[in-house]
Amino acid sequence: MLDVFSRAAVTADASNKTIGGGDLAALKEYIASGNRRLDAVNAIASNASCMVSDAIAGMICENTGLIQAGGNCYPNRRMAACLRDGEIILRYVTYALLAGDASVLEDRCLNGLKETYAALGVPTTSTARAVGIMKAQAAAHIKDEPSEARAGKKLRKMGSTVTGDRCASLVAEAGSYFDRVINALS
Ligand SMILES: CCC1=C(C)/C(=C/C2=NC(=C\c3[nH]c(/C=C4\NC(=O)[C@H](C)[C@H]4CC)c(C)c3CCC(=O)O)/C(CCC(=O)O)=C2C)NC1=O
Repeated sequence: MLDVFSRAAVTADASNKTIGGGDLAALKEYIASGNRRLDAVNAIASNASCMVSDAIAGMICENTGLIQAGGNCYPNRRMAACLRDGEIILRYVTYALLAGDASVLEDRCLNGLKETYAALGVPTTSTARAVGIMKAQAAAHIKDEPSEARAGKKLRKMGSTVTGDRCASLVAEAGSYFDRVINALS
């Protein structure tokens, strides 16, 4: 498991180089935007249970066969396993966002997941859909712009001082981790 700092050292070492100016500039940016990054992690982590239940519910609304006999969210034991998997995936995305590096997500969550799902008959397109919904929710929460239309009474704002487009790089980075999950399953 690596973070931006250990990644810089490992990458430089692999080519017998010292850590250069460009690498240091990237690390400096990571440090300078540290509070924003922590806010982004907090925005996801604090809304995680709502995000997961909403994403799984959305996935099922679009494909109700999942909760009928023969569907992979039937019976309740499988529904619970699915919700738990949504939580696991979201948790590892927050770790990657904190570290600024995807290795924790790749090594501890995605490694072998496609094969496990194939063995258990868990439909990966449905999982990818739930992950895609969580990606959209995460973007809204990092920007602190959850939509009234979608959140309804559950609308919750973090009160972040840096919002909207000023969070674009963190939104994009978080999005890239969700994309890794989707790519690992397809
Ligand atoms: C730390 C990392 C980690 C991951 C990622 C993980 C995933 C994981 N999900 C599993 C099962 C499962 N995963 C699902 C998930 C779903 N079914 C659907 O229809 C949906 C599309 C989807 C939810 C989005 C289900 C239903 C099972 C149980 C399948 C079964 O037992 O038949 C299993 C098999 C063992 C078990 O049931 O607990 C593993 C290992 N476990 C871990 O320790």
